[in-house]
Amino acid sequence: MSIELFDLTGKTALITGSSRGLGRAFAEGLAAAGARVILNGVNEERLAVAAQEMTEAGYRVDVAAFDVTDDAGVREAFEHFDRDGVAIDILINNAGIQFRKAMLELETADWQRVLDVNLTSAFVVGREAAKRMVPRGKGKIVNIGSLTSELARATVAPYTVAKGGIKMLTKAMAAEWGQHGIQANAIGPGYMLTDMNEALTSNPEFDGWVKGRTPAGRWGNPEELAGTAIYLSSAASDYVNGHIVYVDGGMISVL
Ligand code: GCO
Repeated sequence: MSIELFDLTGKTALITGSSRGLGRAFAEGLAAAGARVILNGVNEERLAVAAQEMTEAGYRVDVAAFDVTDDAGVREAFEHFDRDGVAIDILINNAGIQFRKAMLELETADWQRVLDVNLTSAFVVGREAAKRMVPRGKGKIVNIGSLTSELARATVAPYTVAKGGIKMLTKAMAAEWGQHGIQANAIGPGYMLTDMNEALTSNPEFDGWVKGRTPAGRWGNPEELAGTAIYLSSAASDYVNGHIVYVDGGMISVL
């Protein structure tokens, strides 16, 4: 009985920001667990390449190119799903950008852009997905937080604030949508080997700090997030709501 709890066969998952990085890793993980995945991004060429690669790997993949910060575009995308009879069972709110600059030099527009992509988009896409999940009496929403959902690091204030907001938005979703059979949880990745972190992994001082500060003594690989994503997207977590699960090699648990 236990392994079936994690089976996503027959489920459709939309993963925002999934042509590369953590989003691609989430898509591969859910597809490997049996889900049909819909990749999202704004770069149609990059989406097509990712979809082709995953299709060649034997996965069921579609693409939906829309800007998660464009409220009208998100609504149109879901109306398109409706017309095509596509029911989104699982939403992974992964889209996010990083912008590293001290607050004293930070422009308001840069602050706002990070919050729009990393936080508001999770509300907008989550709202449109939940509107369709509520009548079905079930749904899974997995928001992607960060270690910065709990702890601040200098020069990444807007990212930190957005990811802190992701933690509390997840709880707000649980508060309002739990009664409708929807489970909303979050994943807090640690320092992962991604393009977004290339400036950090290539910095010997920062690289050494991560390895010394993390009990596992290393950076994480995006594939190491798949198990938690499958768990929070599957029947195995039907009585789990409003939580953030840190996949960080132990970093957030130690001084
Ligand atoms: C940074 C990094 C972090 C990590 C991750 C940690 O500049 O500190 O980009 O934000 O990406 O979010 O959990």
